[in-house]
Amino acid sequence: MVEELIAQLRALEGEGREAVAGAGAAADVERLRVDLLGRKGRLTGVLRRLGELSAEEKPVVGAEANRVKGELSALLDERDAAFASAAASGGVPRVDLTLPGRARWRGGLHPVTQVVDEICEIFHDLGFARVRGPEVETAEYNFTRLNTPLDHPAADMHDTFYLQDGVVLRTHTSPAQARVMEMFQPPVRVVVPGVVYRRDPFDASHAPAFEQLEGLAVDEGITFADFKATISSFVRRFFGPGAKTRFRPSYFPFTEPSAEVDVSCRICGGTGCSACKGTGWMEIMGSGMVHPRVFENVGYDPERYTGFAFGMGPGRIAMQRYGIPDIRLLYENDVRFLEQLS
Ligand code: 2U9
Repeated sequence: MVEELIAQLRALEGEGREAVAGAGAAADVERLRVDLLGRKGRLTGVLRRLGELSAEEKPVVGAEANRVKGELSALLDERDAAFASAAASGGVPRVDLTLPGRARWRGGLHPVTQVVDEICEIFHDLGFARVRGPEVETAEYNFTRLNTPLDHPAADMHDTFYLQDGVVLRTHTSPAQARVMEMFQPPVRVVVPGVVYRRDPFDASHAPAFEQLEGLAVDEGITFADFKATISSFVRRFFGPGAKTRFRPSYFPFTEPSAEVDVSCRICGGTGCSACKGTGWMEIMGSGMVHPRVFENVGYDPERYTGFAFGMGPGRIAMQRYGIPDIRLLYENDVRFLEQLS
């Protein structure tokens, strides 16, 4: 008898579960509640037979009946709540399974970092190691060792932030190359990317802190021809096989002779347009053969060693490449702008 009633209760539980899961509307849930748990319902039908049991058997079946009642009533409540919340949102299910998935937001490298990495990779293939130096420098390394005494007219362009007497935020990465030369004997081939600081306004074409990338090669017998070949090869790889290179005489205190390097305009191909101000050329870097006095200052014999050096602004190159009209866009970190370039 006990077994028979317990089996009936379990069958009722199984059928009830299925029926509740299949309910298509709130009214079905209500009907099932009456049918399963109501005064004249199926559970009550089983409970009525408790009277036929002995005093020891009654609590066994009673406990099972309570468990099944609790289980079914929780399921009915849950279904009820689901229909009530669908009704609250206008009968429309709150999850629209037809919507396209939401793409995960992915970070990307800043365009200036991308340009720096690309340039370093090309020079890596040409045998240059990538090194970094301190951003807080002594005036001695930033100026004097690079043949730029502070009363030199060229020092005016490099006015910077003094942290304390004789200690500055570097105005170029060149002091790092001076430190490399003091640590290693030639042959030396390095590229040095990093942030530099100048007392400049923050306007469309200037920033008081910006990324620079310089390079240095020193060995016995390095000539201006090695320098031109290295730079021309870099330009063809970075700007494309059709890019032409032009060297224009210039002046820097740490190189002699010095040259500005231009590349044929990537927009018009050299015929002249608004991007190159009608010249057909875009200036990309300063450069030259390292001044013998710089070699003396770092303890290299200028009679034995020669070398070339160059410097560029990856921010400016990113502006030319992506047609960015204002340098501030690169340093404001507005993701709506940056995500267009990554
Ligand atoms: C040592 C000796 C020589 C590095 C050089 C330039 C020319 C140059 C500027 C271009 C735009 C920097 O980003 S920018 O403002 N750089 O024009 N830099 S030669 O010459 C060196 C460096 C280190 C020991």
